[in-house]
Amino acid sequence: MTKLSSKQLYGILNQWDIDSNKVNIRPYGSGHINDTYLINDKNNPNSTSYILQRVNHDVFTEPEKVMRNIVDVTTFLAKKIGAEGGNPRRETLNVLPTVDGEALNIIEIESANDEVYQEYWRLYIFVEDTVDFQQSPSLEIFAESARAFGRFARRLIDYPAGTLHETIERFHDTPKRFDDFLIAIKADQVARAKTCQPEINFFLEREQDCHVLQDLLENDQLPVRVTHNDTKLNNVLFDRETGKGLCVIDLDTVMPGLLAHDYGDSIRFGASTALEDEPDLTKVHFSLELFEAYTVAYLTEVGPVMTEKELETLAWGARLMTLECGLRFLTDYLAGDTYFKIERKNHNLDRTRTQIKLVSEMEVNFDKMQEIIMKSKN
Ligand code: ADP
Ligand code: GN1
Ligand code: MG
Repeated sequence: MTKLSSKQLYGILNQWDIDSNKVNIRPYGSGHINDTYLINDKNNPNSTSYILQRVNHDVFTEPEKVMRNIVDVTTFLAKKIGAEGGNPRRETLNVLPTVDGEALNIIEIESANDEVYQEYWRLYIFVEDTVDFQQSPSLEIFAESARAFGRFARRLIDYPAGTLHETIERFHDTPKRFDDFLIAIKADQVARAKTCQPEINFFLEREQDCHVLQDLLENDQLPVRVTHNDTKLNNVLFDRETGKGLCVIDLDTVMPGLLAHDYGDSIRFGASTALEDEPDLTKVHFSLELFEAYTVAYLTEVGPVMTEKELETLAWGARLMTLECGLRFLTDYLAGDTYFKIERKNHNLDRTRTQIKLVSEMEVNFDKMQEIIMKSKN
């Protein structure tokens, strides 16, 4: 997507009746997919700030469906949070409709070669006085994120999953991700396969693993739940003062799915001792301590509603979400970095390598992971 001029960017705000002369807009956050901006009042620090986002239309081909899901789910969550005595303005995302009452501001842009295309913008209330983390700073913070994601799952347990749109088809269908990987190797679009043969082999050797959860799902052995599907630590906002997990954000991929995927993606990202893109692999380890802290806290929230089979598959969730994410990073590296935002050469390859390291250590510790899960249930 092209970068908008400052004039175009400020112009977008007219659709929300925000006086563009009175605010500052600056890029914000570190997501890999959408473009995020923070909107502040220039003169009044006490007035409401906003998060303005351009939805990545290449990734989310039907942004209206994304917003339908988000509006419906956040409205549902807000009611539950209110009934529990919480503050819905801080504990869930709040979509601000445009002056026409729409959840999306769709604008037409003329590209350099005179083609017209559409961009999809949305506005959320900025949740003030929060912090977020790119890596687990402590056992307690990681456990707090588990409580936040656990509450999210629990509050949505009676939401009819079948009414949600599938915003990205077969998003966590790991065998499908494996097939996409094979296609990328074959195409070798930018002649990079020769630069990552050991990494390619790592995934080729694990094709069978990719099927474990998908087979159970297809054989109706696991319940389909309302899931978030992108449960990274940095998709939770923490209260700056109390350190409590406050608000689950980044709801684009809320869809029907497996709890093992949500649990697993959190472990993938947060039970690592390093950043997701750490180039120095000696710093990257799968921490059983972090794993246990998350598991105990998550199961306190969600354990009571889980089936025995769901519980038994959690450890696979962690292993497979890490394997799948590594596969996706390597597929994107092979395709020429078209999906995930990159900030440096070989960024996707660095990300792939951290995931490989984590999968390897999870494989070694798999029995211990299972034990911790079973022990934490009670
Ligand atoms: P992406 O899909 O690109 O990851 P996110 O929706 O996660 O985008 O937003 C990117 C970052 O913006 C988050 O990590 C968080 O720091 C910040 N952010 C997003 N929404 C809000 C909000 N409503 N209030 C405060 N910060 C937010
Ligand atoms: C992307 O948008 P963001 O940065 O929260 C990706 C996730 C990956 C993650 C890896 C829609 O998440 O699936 O796990 O990067 N989101 C999408 O960091 O593909
Ligand atoms: Mg995010």
